[in-house]
Parts: sequence; C-alpha cells; structure tokens
Amino acid sequence: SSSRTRWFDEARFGMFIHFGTYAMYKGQYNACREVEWIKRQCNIPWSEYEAKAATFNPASFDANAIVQLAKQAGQKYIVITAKHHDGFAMWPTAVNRWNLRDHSGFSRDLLRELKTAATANGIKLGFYYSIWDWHDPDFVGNFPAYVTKMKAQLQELVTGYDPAVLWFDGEWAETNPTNPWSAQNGEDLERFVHGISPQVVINNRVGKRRAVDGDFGTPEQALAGSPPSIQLQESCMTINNTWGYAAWDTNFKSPTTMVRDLATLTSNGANLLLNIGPTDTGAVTAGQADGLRGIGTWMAVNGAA
Ligand code: JFZ
Repeated sequence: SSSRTRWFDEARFGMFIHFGTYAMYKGQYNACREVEWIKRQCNIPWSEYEAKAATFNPASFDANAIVQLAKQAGQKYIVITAKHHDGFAMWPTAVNRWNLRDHSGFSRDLLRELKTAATANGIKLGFYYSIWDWHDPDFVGNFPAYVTKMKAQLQELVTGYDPAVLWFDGEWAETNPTNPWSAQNGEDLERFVHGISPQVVINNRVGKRRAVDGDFGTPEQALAGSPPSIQLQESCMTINNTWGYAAWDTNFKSPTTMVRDLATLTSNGANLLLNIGPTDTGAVTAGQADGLRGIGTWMAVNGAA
C-alpha cells in the first residue's frame, strides 16, 4: 500500500551491510577467493566452517559509529544481513543454535544495538533474510518443516525488532534437484509478515520477482531505469566489488561516482542501497568509511542550500 511505502519512496538512499561469519575468512580460503559464498564456492566442510564460526568475536562492531556514518552520507535507512545463505543468525534466535549467541558465545545482540542506535538518530532499520539456507537440511529435505522454522525466525525479527524493511533473497536457489520456492510461497510469506505488521516494506525477492511480488524491485549492481514502473525500485550496489568483507578488495568507487549514481537513481525515482562489509571484528574499514564520508562532503559542499 502507498502509506506503507511512503517513507521508502522519499528515502532515496540507504546503507546495505553484509556481515556474518564469512567475514572471518577475509575473502580467501587456501587458494580460493570468495566472500559471503565462501562456504559453498570453496567447498569448506561444515565441520570446519562451524568450528571457525564458534570463535567469531565481532567485538569492534559499533552500532553508533555505523549509524553516524550513514547519517553523514545522507542515508535514511540501513538494511543488515540477519541471515545470509549460510543460515547463520546474527540475532539470538530460539529456532536453532546456529547463531551468534549460542554458537559463537557472543553475548551482545548486534541487531538490537543497531536498532537502538538507528532509532535514536531517525534512521530506519531493515533486515536481509535469505530464503535459501545451506545449513538447514530441511530446505531441500523437508521443505514444509523448513518454512515453519523460517516463519518462526521472521516472527522473532518482526515482533522483536520492528524492522522497516524485510529484504528477502535466495528465492532463486540453485538446488538439486529442484528449487522448492514458488511464487505461491512468496505470496504466503508476504501475507504472514503483514499479518504480524502491515507496515513492513518487502522486496520482490520474497517471490519470483514478478511486478506483483513485494513492494519494490531490486536491480543488483545496475541502475534502475526511469519510470513509469509499476513498482518502486531500489538498486543495490557494492562500495567496492564484493558484498561481504574481502581484505584484497580495495577497488573502492569514488565519491564522485557514487554521487552520480545516486543522482541518476534519484532522477529516476529509485533508491540506492549502497553496501559495506565490516571486517571479522565488526569494524568498518577506512576505505569504506572514507567513501561514505566523501559522499557526505560532496553533499555538504555542492548540495548546500
Ligand atoms: C545475492 C546473494 O547471493 C549475494 O551474496 C548478495 O547478498 C546479493 C545482494 O544478493 O546475489 C544475487 C542475487 C540475485 C542475482 C545475482 C546475485 N541475480 O538475480 O542475478
């Protein structure tokens, strides 16, 4: 509905954060270079991936600093990975133990800290949630059981954190023999979420990215075209080349490029969701922070009233 999406349509600029245990590999496993896909693309055994995740200690994650960076850049909302394809929950879910609290023994709730800091600064917070789950064998083995657990996790997120956005992904899962996710599953999940909170803005990857799926379209690493489009659009782009943290990826976009992309999208009536990937300790690298500050500086100098 239009009342649900009004703030989103006016926001124009948001921060995407890809953060999970994959950051611990810094983009490399032996000779294999990968980032948030490292478990699957580099064939890391689950026993090894889980053992490393048990020592995940993002003690330098500073929600206030991240919110200040977003604010300085002119971003109005933040979307952080609550659960990526590796299935690891960044909040203390009661659905399983594959989460930051129970598996890694990290006592802080980073999503709660980010919510508190964002709210205090007038920034909205949303969550990325991967439908595709590599860790839970029920995704391919017993799909109805998987959907029940997924809904239980989403219930925790929606009732516990009141997210402004749910940014689904992985509805396109490459599974063998078949991808169990259907357009009907998407419609059902949308109804489920809006039954808990009608205000949550949902992206089109909840379903099969038809124009009727969710509230907004999600072109990736591409600028959304000019209207008329029957759906709101949000382009998601990386600040360097990768979504999660990779020590070798220092190919940062210049503030000039990012301001130009933002202006193009703004003139097309679309949003930009610009991604950063904190390190394994939860810190935002200087390269990423400089880029965001550079956008803010450009706005302050060239966009001043
Ligand atoms: C997905 C994730 O696999 C990736 O790790 C990251 O989170 C990104 C934002 O989303 O990647 C995709 C999703 C869709 C396509 C390509 C990559 N696609 O439709 O071409």
